[in-house]
Amino acid sequence: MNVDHKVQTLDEFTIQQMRDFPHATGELSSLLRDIGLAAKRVNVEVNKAGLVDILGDAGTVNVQGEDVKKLDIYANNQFMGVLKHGISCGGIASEELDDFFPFDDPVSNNSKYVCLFDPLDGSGNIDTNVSIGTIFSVYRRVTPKGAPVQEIDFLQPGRDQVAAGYIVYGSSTMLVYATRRGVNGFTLDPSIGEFTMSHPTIRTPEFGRIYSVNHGNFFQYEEPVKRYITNCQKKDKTNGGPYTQRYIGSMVADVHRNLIKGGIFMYPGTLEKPKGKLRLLYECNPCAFILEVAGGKATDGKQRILDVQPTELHQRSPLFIGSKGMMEELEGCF
Ligand code: AHM
Ligand code: MG
Repeated sequence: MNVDHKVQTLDEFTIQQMRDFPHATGELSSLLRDIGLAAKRVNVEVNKAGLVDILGDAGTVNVQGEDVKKLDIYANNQFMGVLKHGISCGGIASEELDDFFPFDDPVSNNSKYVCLFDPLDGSGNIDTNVSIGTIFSVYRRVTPKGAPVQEIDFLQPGRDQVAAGYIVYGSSTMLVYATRRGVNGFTLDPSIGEFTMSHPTIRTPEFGRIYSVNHGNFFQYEEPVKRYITNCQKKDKTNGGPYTQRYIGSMVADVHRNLIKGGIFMYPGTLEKPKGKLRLLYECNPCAFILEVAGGKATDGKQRILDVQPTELHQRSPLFIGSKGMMEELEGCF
């Protein structure tokens, strides 16, 4: 009897991966399943955001002094909830929480992983029906099991990530996640309510023609960055310049498009904010891990993002990320 079927769901895929490792405990598969479930719940709310009273400021300000939208809080609670009730995660850190949060129950204290996330990236775009996303990052805890996780479990360099991924709530909803073994993309099939494999073994093109940056800040950038942006606009480029500028203002959507089509995304430091806007742990590290596994590069302008030793949970970092060839052109301007 032929029991092969063509389209694999996220759960089937993670279980298949586990079967390839006879000693695997299944904890990572279970964690990814939890994340997939929370993503489906958030997706439902994002899709009906225009219909119900869920839009608008929740009237609070997050730890970085930014307005919090209601959907941010909803997404944060969903991801926290599934991970707390799962069996794989000892605690979380989130862009929306002041401090890390140890789950501190007997199962969680014996779990292998901690998870960090930006529950709703690009949430400034919610009101205008533009793609937004969730970004997540998974590390093995470094403190011994049996006790609540500690801050040191979260302050690990990005190179030690076990898995990282994002969900884009866009014209379709996609979950992309990477382990050291590869990057795979799953599209939510609304007819069965499952993420199904749509982009197996993603490799980012070595060169692209898209550069993504907030041009409004041009005069605030340091000279090498200005030089690179100006080069992107020149016609005599050997790689078919001028390049095309695309900037959605939702990093997940910008990075996702560039991952698939080839390109470079930049959020440089500015005169006012030398470390830029993006958070090392919730935004830069997971995207850097995904891009590197897919064959791209990511730096803060000085060093590889994944080698930065974090010192605080909400630390910010400049970010340059994308196709290897374009990243090398950028590096040539420094
Ligand atoms: P957020 O996590 O508060 O949504 O902020 C991060 C977002 C990124 O998704 C996006 O690339 C960036 O902010 C856009 O910022 P700017 O408007 O300064 O270019
Ligand atoms: Mg964000």
